[in-house]
Amino acid sequence: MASTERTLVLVKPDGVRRGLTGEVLRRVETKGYAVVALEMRVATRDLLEQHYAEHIGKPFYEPLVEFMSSGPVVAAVVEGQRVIEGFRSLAGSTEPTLAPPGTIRGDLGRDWGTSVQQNLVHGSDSVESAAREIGIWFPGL
Ligand code: DAT
Ligand code: MG
Repeated sequence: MASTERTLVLVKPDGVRRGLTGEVLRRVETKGYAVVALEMRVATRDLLEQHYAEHIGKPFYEPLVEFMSSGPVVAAVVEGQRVIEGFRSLAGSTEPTLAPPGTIRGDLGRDWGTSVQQNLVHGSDSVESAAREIGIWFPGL
C-alpha cells in the first residue's frame, strides 16, 4: 500500500480575493484528504523567492512574485495516500483555459490577460518539493 504523503497547498491571492478558499478546501476534504495545518498570511518576497527558486530567471518570475505577494494566501498542509499526485489532479493543468472542467482551475479559473497565469492554487509536484515547501511555509511542522 502506498505510504501516507503530505503536500503543500496554497490558495493564491486570486482565490482568496474571489472568496474561493472554502471551495478549494471543500474539494480537498470531500476527496478524503486531511488538512493537517492551515494558515492565512501575506507572503514576503524572501519566502516567495525560496518557494519559487526553480523559476528564477524565467520571463514570468517577477510578475509571479509580485502577484503572489499582492494579498493574503491560505497555506495548507494536506495529507493522504498519493496526495501529491492527487491534489495536482484536483487542481488541473497550469493554464486555466486548458484545465479540464471538473478541476479547480478548469471550473473556477480563466485567463485574465495578465503576464502571469492566475490559477487559484499551488500544489507541490514531487515528494522532494513537498518536503522543501512544507519546510519553508511551516518550519515548525
Ligand atoms: P504549477 O503551478 O502548475 O506547478 P509551474 O510551477 O510551472 O506551474 O509555475 C508556477 C506558476 O507560474 C504557475 O502556477 C503559473 C505561473 N506560470 C507558469 N508558467 C507560466 C507561463 N508560461 N506564463 C505565465 N505564467 C506562468
Ligand atoms: Mg509548480
